[in-house]
Amino acid sequence: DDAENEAQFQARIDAEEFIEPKDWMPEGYRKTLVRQMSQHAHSEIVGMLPEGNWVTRAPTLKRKMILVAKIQDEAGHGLYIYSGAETLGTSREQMVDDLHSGKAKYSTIFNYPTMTWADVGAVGWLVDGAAITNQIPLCRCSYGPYARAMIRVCKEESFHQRQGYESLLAMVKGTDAQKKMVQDAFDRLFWPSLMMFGPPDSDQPPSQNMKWKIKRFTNDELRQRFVDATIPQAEFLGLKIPEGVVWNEDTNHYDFPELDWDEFWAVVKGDGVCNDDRLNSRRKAIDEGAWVREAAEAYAEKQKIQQAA
Ligand code: FAQ
Repeated sequence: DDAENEAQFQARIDAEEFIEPKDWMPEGYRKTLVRQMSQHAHSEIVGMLPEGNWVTRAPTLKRKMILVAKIQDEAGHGLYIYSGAETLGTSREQMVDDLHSGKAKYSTIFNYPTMTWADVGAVGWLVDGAAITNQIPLCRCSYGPYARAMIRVCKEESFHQRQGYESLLAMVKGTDAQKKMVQDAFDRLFWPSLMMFGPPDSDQPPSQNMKWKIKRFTNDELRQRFVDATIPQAEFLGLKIPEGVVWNEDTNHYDFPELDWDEFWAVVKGDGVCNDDRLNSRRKAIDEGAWVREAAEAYAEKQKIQQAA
């Protein structure tokens, strides 16, 4: 019965075994994973849009090639994670419908605009940096397909993070205008990147996700880890550190001010600067690509009939 199944399931989790698609799992575990994995996949796909905005305006051929490769990697991550989520019994079509109807979420960060070329570097440095901090522990997530997908994804995100940082390093060695542009990108994107880790622990009931080992660390723990890693990198770039971010000798961590959680929830609920624009772009892409999918299906059907004949 269910109580016995649940006890056995938890014992496997506690013994650090992976749960695989055909194994028994509580409905809540399945539901939480579909929610988180689909949200993650949507983030990868919607995350292509702010960067796509700069492909035609990248400053050099080399930068353009790197940017295109990075965006293509994000598409790969999205498809990879959708496939992983499908092993839980929800189709990709359903997940995409839920995104387009506004039922499913994607990371708040992608509802902020990329206004200058420095923003593109800052996305690599800060957004991919935050993503890795969050995703390295997901390589040990209890659900096998998600954990395994994260290994490759993290390797690629790590390259993305470095290329973003390197492009900013080049800019801070440039003209005053370039330096100013980097500072401005940092000032605008630093706080939203901290919001990627989700609401503060104080808002949360003790997490079932932690008990199931979907999450290994709390939102605040990972956020702190990211701040501690990022501030020295910002200093190396010669950037002015935001007010209120100070090293604390006693805790051996950076203190930082409370984030603007009203802004966070407004963006989650769809009221960010770019929410409408992002969703409209995704809907348009799906609508305009319908004929390609239909043609591919018709072709596959024709091949099947020919092979059977
Ligand atoms: N945005 O109870 P918690 C990238 C929601 S980009 C929107 O703490 P949980 C690559 C949350 O879903 C990053 N919604 O929830 C890239 C929940 O909603 P519910 C993609 C948020 O799940 C880089 C509610 O608030 N990575 O990788 C956000 O335990 C550059 C309560 O929150 C992932 O998605 C948010 N920031 O922890 C691409 C990581 N935060 O239950 C292009 C996977 C929270 O009401 C360019 N996800 N919510 O429906 C996770 O690790 C977790 O879901 C957390 C949230 C940590 C985000």
